[in-house]
Amino acid sequence: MQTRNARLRAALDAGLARIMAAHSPLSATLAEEAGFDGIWASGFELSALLGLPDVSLITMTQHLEMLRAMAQRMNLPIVADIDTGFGNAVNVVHAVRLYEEAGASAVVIEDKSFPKVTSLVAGGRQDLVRSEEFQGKIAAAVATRRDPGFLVVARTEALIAGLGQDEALRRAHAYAEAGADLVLVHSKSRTPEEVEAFARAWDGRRGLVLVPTAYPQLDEARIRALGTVRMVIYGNHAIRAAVTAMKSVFARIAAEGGIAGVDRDIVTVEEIFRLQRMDTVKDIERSFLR
Ligand code: SPV
Ligand code: MG
Repeated sequence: MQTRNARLRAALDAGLARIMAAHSPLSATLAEEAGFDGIWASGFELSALLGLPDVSLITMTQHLEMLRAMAQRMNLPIVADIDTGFGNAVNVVHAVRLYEEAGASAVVIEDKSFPKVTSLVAGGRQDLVRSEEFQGKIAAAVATRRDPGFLVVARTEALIAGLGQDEALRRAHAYAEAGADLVLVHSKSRTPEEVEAFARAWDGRRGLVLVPTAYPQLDEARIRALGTVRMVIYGNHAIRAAVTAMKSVFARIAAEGGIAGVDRDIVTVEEIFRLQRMDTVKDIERSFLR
């Protein structure tokens, strides 16, 4: 079987890797069954799962533990959202060692200062580190990885910080020069034109990564038409789907005074048994319980 790193590389080479957010082994398994090419181990999703804002509150250990649990449960490559890299280049070296060992196939490091504020919130404080400092963090990640197939993705938040396209392009070029395999450009514009303009102005020396949460009109056909985008990350759709479903079912049970009404609209307990691999317990019992 192909390694996860090779699987991710194959998906990129095929044109556009489609990466779905997950916050648990269960959501990662559902993304795998739905046919995605990889998992986005999202800091936003894990923060939300823990009832916390995505402002550098969850620890590297918490995130690593979840990533490890996902890697143990399913076979897709995992793109790890390591935020700012937990500090400076020293912290990045430590983080890359641990994430590669935990089973990640890529890390995405963003050029914000630690502690960061989530990107899409209105009026969020968006402070960036100097471009040279971030180049050092990217170079540190590249120098640390053991497998050259483990990808280092540089994420620029220049558009999120309102610094404009020239600065975003300048930073993206600097990060590519520092050795990034791919460049993620994030935007909170409500329409795709800002990142489309960036992609058209980009020289293509590295593939781009987009996270079209704020501009959902940018579908895969339109992304492919840009030519330079190699990866699309559906950044928070696992947690939003879960919240949508729980809100609706909980409200119905509360309003209807019982569970009979929702019973046919939610998955069966047997489906949860399947996702838990309850069948393997039966096999083990048959073989070994004496
Ligand atoms: C995440 O999913 O944690 C991300 C994407 O980094 S965003 O929340 O849009 O910044
Ligand atoms: Mg994040």
